[in-house]
Amino acid sequence: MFYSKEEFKEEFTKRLGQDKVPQTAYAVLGAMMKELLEEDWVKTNQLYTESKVKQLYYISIEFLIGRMLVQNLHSLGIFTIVQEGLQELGFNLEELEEMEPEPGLGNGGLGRLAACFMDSLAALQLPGHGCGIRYKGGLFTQQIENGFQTEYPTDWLREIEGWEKRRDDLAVEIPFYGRLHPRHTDIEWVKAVPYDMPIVGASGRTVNTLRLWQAEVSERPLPAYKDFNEYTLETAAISDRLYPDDSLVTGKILRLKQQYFMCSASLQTIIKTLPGPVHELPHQVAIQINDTHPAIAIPELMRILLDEEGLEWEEAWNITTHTISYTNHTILGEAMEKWDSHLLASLVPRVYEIIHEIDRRFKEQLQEQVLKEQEFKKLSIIDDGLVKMAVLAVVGSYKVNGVAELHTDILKNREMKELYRQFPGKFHNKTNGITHRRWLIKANPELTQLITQSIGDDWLKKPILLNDLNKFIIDASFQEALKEVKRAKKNQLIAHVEKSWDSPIDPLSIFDIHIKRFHGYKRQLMNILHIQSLYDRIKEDSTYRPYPRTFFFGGKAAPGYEFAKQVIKLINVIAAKVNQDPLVRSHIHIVFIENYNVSHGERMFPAADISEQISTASKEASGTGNMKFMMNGAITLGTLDGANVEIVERVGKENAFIFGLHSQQIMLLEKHKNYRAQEVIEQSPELKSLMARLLSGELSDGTENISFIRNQLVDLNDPYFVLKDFHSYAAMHEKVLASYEDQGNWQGMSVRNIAESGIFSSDRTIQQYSDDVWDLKKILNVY
Ligand code: Z2T
Repeated sequence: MFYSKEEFKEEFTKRLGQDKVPQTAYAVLGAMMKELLEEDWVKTNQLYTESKVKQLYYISIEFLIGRMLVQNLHSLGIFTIVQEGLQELGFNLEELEEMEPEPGLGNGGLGRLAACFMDSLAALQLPGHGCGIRYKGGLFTQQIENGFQTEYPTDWLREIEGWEKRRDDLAVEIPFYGRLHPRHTDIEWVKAVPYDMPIVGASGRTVNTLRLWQAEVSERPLPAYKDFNEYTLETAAISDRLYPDDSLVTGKILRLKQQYFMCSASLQTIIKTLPGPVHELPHQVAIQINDTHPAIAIPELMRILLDEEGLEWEEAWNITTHTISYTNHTILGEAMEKWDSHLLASLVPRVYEIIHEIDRRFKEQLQEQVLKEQEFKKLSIIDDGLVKMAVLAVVGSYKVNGVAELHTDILKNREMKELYRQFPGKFHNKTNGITHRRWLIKANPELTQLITQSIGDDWLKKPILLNDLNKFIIDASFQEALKEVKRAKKNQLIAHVEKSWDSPIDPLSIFDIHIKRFHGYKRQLMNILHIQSLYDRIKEDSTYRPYPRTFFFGGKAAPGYEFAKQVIKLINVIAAKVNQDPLVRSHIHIVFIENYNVSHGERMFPAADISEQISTASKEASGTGNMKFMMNGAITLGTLDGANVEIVERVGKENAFIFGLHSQQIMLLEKHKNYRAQEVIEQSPELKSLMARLLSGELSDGTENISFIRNQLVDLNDPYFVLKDFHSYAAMHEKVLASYEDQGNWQGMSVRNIAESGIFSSDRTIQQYSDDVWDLKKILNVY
């Protein structure tokens, strides 16, 4: 269609016609791109079908893809000609990009990881697809009103320019409810209609598919007792909204419906389109379940094999347990899915029957061993009237992985110790990664250019080659150029933020950034309490006049998570006080970024000097923001948790700011219950005064309520060790300030971090999954 700037301009102008407003330009550009990738998409699918290669299906309740327009321009290798062409025609690509709504089909790390994996699979030319839900409403839009988080629904489907294709021909029917005996009758069928989105591989012709299912009313007859209006409403609800929980479970029946809907639709399609006999499934298909949300795929695949394909139990189980593998993303108790047996038995009776049988057979097998009662309990799928989805996921998978080395070790040695003893060969680690295409090439073209000027462009396809940057650590002119890039990215962020933030941001200040979901274990509370202590010190000590710092916060709290919402309010109250104080505000400044999402992230990671990764050691499974910061040259200020451990191993302790208790120490304190927050407070005059003022309401603006913060720090004995780690955190901040004064050394640290970040590309992660778990073959779409 077009291969040069001139061809692009001609075609674009022709299609645009007389209507030269940006809205039309945006729509025309989108339509042109869809046509451009359509042929490659069709061919890729044909190739997969005809060659009968093994294909991966990655089932996930979330896919936090960001905006697609510019990313796809990069992937198609036409970014520059389109950008310049538009410019010459009087349009600005950045302005057009801003018109694209961001599909917020995920909460945070887990959903964003799935999106990075999709990108890497296509870039590596591997046959791998995503299966999920086409939520009408993505994650809520956050507004800060009077310092409080308020939530507004976002219906992205109303706005999207359709990067998707509805496939009525591929709709399937999902069975809910009914009674089993003498045969399954009175079923309430729900129709699942797929919407396919193209996942465009970088500079190749591979276009994989992200298939998102939408729930609609079935044409099949409804059981006599069921009211049609009620049924219609219940059906629409299934793909209406994403649950806003990150590392939390609500346990609502609608969530279970979503999970079964997504798994059944995906599996029915996989089995229907299988090129060979069903017993060859493990050679033709790999299914990865992203946490336990899709764990119901295990009994659902059994159901299809037993009831629809007519296999015997043994064979069906053998096939299932060689097809499905499971990734665990957390050890937090509040995030562990346990479904009430009665709920399952009523909603999906046959599936529950199968779960019961899986549990019975597994327990029968366990009878041959001598096990303590506690051990047996830990190994039970059904326990106390609850179905423990993580146990089901381990028993029904051929591989189980954690998402960073430390996390996998904790799974093996503590959380899943008993299961690990039963299935030692199943467990393995796959440290998370991020796509350098979005988080470096797209988000930071300035840095991309500097790197390419310095080491050539091979790293674009092999990010591990960023390692070549190590030779520039003490190169003064490289350092200067890197500093220039950082300054430019800070100014761009400021230009974007200042529209909505009322106090001016100093581009020469240190940008210290804490962006992620709000959660107790992520310890935004420790950060803001430390900032309050800096404020106090500046007020009290006329000799303490630290180098200017801007502290950025961004993130959403689950709407029902009161503690997290109170922390957001506390940050905004302290921000208002700090930012209007003439003495203090030239030293410290606080910015809360409203409605933090992927697009904001793309602007913030490149502008950061300091990456706040301060979770309570052992609680953050991996973290992926830590990798995005590192790749953009920010230095980690963090605990030895999740993938931080591996980042520090790579860059060396001298190129990161590490503080706080280690995971072993935390786990010991938890086990022996011998931490006393009150004692820590008593021993520190600084903490004593800080806590006294916090608890007396002195830091409050009169509208805020800190009852949940109080409850956590006092009554619950500070479960995330905020007070315990406070002083070592504060000391490390002082070290940051001292280090920043030596700019030569600082820039060197920054170079080192970029140079070592290649290993954290999701291309590496995906290649490892493919080698160790999925066994995919690279397949070239040439024609
Ligand atoms: C989530 O984002 C994560 C874990 C969850 O456990 C659920 C959600 Cl929605 C059920 C995060 C982890 O907290 C984070 O450490 C990790 O980097 C990310 O998943 C991707 O693995």
